[in-house]
Parts: sequence; C-alpha cells; structure tokens
Amino acid sequence: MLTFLSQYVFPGSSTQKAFTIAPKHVVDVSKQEVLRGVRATNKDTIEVLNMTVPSRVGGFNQDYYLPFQANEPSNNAVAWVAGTDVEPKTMQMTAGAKAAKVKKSGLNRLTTGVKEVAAASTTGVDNSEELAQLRARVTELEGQLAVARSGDGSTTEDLDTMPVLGYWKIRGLGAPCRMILYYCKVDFADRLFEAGDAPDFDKTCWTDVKETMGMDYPNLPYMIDGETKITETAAIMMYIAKKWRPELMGRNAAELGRVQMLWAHVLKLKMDFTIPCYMGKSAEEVIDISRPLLAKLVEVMGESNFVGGENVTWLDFYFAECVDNLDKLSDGLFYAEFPSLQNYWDRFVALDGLAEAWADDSKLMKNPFNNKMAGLLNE
Ligand SMILES: N[C@@H](CCC(=O)N[C@@H](CS)C(=O)NCC(=O)O)C(=O)O
Repeated sequence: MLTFLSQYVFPGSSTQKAFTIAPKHVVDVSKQEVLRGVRATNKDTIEVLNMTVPSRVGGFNQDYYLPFQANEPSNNAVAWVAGTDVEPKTMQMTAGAKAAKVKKSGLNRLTTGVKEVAAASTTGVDNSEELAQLRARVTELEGQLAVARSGDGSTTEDLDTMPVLGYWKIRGLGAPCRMILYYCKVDFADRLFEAGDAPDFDKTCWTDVKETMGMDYPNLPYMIDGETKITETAAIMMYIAKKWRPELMGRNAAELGRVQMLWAHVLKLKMDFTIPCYMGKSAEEVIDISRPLLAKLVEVMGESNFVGGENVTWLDFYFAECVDNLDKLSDGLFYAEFPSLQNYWDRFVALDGLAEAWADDSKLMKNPFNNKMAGLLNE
C-alpha cells in the first residue's frame, strides 16, 4: 500500500513550512506505525504524522519492518578508496522495546529540565527578576510534563479552526472567556451583541438569531469552534483550556479536583454580587453580601499565587474578573480590606499573553461590567 505524501490529508489544512521523517527507532511498533513524519506549519505549530498499516492480528507485526540501515558504518575510508564495497549494516525492529525506550527518555528529559531549573531557582540566585523568570520556566516545563505524561504530547485537536465567541458588548461573562483565549494565544472572532438604550433595552440583535444557530442550549456567551457549539461560561472555558492549554485544567488529579471544588464557590460569589446589581440594590448592599464569600476565598487561597494553588488554571480567568469587578464596585474598599487580592490581580493581569491584550482596549474592554439595564457598573 502506498500513499503519496502530497495526497495525504493532514488534520486541518494549514500550509507547512517544513517536513521531515523521524528516525526509524521512534515509531510505535505496537500500533503498527511504520513511519513517523513531523511538519512545521504556518501557524507556528508542530504536527506529528503517524503512518500506520492496519493489521488484523494487532500488536507487533515483524513482517511490516524490513531491516533498515544501522547507525554504525560497515566500511572505512581506506577500504572504500581502495575499491572495496561493503553492504551497509542493518538493524531490525523488535517488539516494542525501542519505541518504549525513546518515549521514556523524552519524559526523562522534561523531568530533568524541571528539576534542574527548580534547583537553580532555590540555590544561590538572589536576583529576583532572574528568579521570577526561572519560576515561570518551571511552571512552563511542568505544564509540558503534565501534557506529555497524559499522552505522547501530540494533539489530535484541529488547531486550524477560527473559533467565534458570542456575547454582549460588555465584560460580564464574556470577559473571562476573552481573557483565557488571549492567554492561550488563540486567534478568535469576538462577536459582540449590543442591547438598545433605556427604556426598552432592545435585545433583538440576539433574540432574532438565538434559535437559528443550531445550539442545544442557546445562550450568551456561546462558542462555535468548527463543529462544536457550546454555551455555559465554565464549559466554554474548560473547552478552551482542554484544547489549547490542557495544563489549565489542573496539572494533576488533586489540582483538578481543587479547582472544580473552588469553582462552585466562585460561581456563588459571582451570582451573589451580579444579580443584585440588576435588582436595584445599592453598592453598599452588594458589598455586604459579597464580603463573607470573598473573605472565605481569600482565606482558602492563603499565600498561593493563584486561586487553585501555585499554578494558573482556567478558574483564575473567572475569579480574577470577579476580583476586578468587586474592586470597582467597592471603589477600592476590598483591596484595602484584602491586600492579597490586589497582588493577585496584578500578578494575573501580567501573565504572558494576557498582559498584551489587557493593554489594548479594543481586545479587552475595561467597561462596562454590566449591561445597560443594570443599576450598577452599567457604563
Ligand atoms: N449559566 C449561564 C448564564 C448565561 C446568561 O445568563 N447569559 C445572559 C447574559 S449574562 C444572557 O443574556 N443570555 C442570553 C439569553 O438568555 O438568551 C452561563 O454561565 O453562561
């Protein structure tokens, strides 16, 4: 069976800048992989192409693997110049051993990288900027390690789509989605719906299309990404995390569980301070409602850098939006009461990818938090 590479349909359809065939010993013989290619695309992604031959019996098929050229020379220069031709030395694939060994060494390299950088950051470095860079590198390597451990590090997602986020032209529930998209450096279309002015607050720009878009539970925000159409803010955020930066889901089971637990309480906080803004309550009343919930979250976070611990997760994009919202609602009172929250926000908004978008009002608007029909933070 022969497939010309030029006819092979790659996942997505991006143009490639480079293509190479990996050394034979990396193929996974247990999956009847006979050739592995790697291509660099014009989207700055690397895609792995696994060429496999179907098998009825499964497992290692010796007859799929002809002997191949070995890494050691079979001749030497003097003999070759003297006219002696020698057949090249060959190697033979065996059941699983090679592929397994290579995969493990890739993980080992990452693990070693994490340990080395971690060690450097705790011994003898007193330059705080350098320390911050080393810590960021540790976080990045740990993220890669978590992904590598959960599979072979390659993704089966279609990364050539242009997702569309739909939401009102306000921060509201759209801001956390926009922020996580910018952080993940996803090229997306931000579809904004604008309600009319008082007294009618005309919403027909949305209601006219709401039931026509093929969504199971039409709502705002929504995300349409290729064939995928989802609503519910947390579902959208987890979708983005899982697809573009899986470590944002939590780097291990403990982190994932903690983030999901905290999500319930952050959601309660969000609802408890947002609904009263639309119900005619005063800022003082909303502050009093929010205070105990916020105080408990601050206590639970303790000295952590982020809401779920030392690593940024998808929930930070939701919680940080609440923090900035409550700062504006309380006119700085909450930052005075809970100074660690201001540090948290400053740390969050300086994250790589997010900082650039935050500096650009056309990407991340600063106002309004709430829609026009709300009594507070509506302009
Ligand atoms: N539980 C939903 C709530 C969504 C929601 O209430 N969306 C409001 C704006 S914040 C809306 O106007 N939805 C449009 C609609 O109900 O048709 C979520 O978290 O996404």
